[in-house]
Amino acid sequence: MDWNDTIVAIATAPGASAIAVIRLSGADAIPIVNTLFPQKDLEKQPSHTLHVGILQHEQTLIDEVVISLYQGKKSYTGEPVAEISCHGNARIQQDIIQACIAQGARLAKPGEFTQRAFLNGKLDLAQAEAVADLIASDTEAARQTALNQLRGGFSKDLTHLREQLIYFAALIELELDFSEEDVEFADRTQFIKLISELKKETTSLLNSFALGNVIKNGVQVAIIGKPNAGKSTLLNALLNEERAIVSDIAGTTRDTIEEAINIAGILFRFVDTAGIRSHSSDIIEQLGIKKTYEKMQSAGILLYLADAQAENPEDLAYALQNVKTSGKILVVLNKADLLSPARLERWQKEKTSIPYPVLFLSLKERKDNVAALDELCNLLYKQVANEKMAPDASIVTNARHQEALQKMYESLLSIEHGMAQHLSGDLLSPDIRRCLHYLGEITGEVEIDKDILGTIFGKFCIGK
Ligand SMILES: Nc1nc2c(ncn2[C@@H]2O[C@H](COP(=O)(O)OP(=O)(O)O)[C@@H](O)[C@H]2O)c(=O)[nH]1
Ligand SMILES: [Mg+2]
Repeated sequence: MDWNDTIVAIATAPGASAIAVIRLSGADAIPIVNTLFPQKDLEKQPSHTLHVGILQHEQTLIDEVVISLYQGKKSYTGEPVAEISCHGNARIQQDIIQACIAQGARLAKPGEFTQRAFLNGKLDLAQAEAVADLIASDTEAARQTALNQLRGGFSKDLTHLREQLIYFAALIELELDFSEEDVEFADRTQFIKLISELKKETTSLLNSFALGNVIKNGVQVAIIGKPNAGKSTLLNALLNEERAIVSDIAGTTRDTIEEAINIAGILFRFVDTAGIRSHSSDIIEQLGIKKTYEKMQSAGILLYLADAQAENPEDLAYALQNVKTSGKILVVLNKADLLSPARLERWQKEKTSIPYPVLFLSLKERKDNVAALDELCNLLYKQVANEKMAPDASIVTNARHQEALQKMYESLLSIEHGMAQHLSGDLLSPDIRRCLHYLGEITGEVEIDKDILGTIFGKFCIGK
């Protein structure tokens, strides 16, 4: 890819709108727009100024626009930028893009503006990734975590770790120059202490990923249970609308229905399933049951619903033993309104043998059940976030970061192991270097593979 040319792209969403923004970045950004703007010489205008006028190309008037100028390096990308705010009409936007291309610009690739910002040192790699996360965020928690990362909070924590390690790496490598004299510049006791601190901080970042992942991607909750347990009724109650068809005919829900609900900032993606029964002559229902098993395995949380009146504790315990899932399980005993006192007592006694949280619910009368549904939502929330989220805490939301931290942790273990065996500096040094490398991979302080950069920025929208 050529980084010296000038790129152009529409930065706003496609379709009709009040205003659309077309962005150019590169050495010729301002000269190119200048050729389309006869009113004044834009190249002579100061940075950070706005200019109204008619844009025209080869005697054809295109639109009345406002041009924003960013001269020199004082721009998002760290190179000259011109932004054309035109009327949000598809034809106008295309004509402007074509005129810019005719004057020497080329169409930008997805994320290329941000990639240039990274290459020009305006953002580090973790910050650049946060830009995409911010655009994709659909809850407040996701937005806050992305903003914290964009503002450099996460990078600062990593730089702090890295600086401490660089200091020791330098001392240890100095020892190599004096190897005949058998000196130790780096205080080993302090170094052991540092490594153990670094391990602790890395562990806490690694542990934050489970939360970070659900903040960013939400968590899937599969509603499982026998037909007629009330699964679709539960989905409707959570959504507060009649989304799924409810009937007392077993096998009513055949396909899976997915709807997301925001609980305290985390997106829970509920999946209403066909439910489980071993004998169904209906081919479509059989397919639904197969899908139910797939959802059971992949979901983050299983909401196992049982009809408290019709089902027995022993059968439920047996069914739960056979559930194959990597997710967490919550058990809901529904239709509590139908329970006779004797059955209620029996459930109360025997629910202790169920190794998961158990909740009684009656979905018959929704308005009487606000408290019970709240309790269920609380319980769901607690499965993914056991403490309140601190707004400025560093939370790992990115699988690439998680992987680098994991490798960094492994090299910390090797260093620690080497120290315990009193290895000399020259033998410790490669592990320290490796550790620094993985840390640097996250923020892009070390050279990053072209393909990896391509993957990161390829996920961006065009024009960002
Ligand atoms: N009495 C009572 N009936 C319920 C309750 N929840 C659901 N039902 C009824 O049980 C039947 C089956 O419900 P549905 O949600 O379709 O079950 P699904 O097959 O698990 O999706 C419907 O007639 C519901 O109205 C409840 O808490 N109490
Ligand atoms: Mg159903």
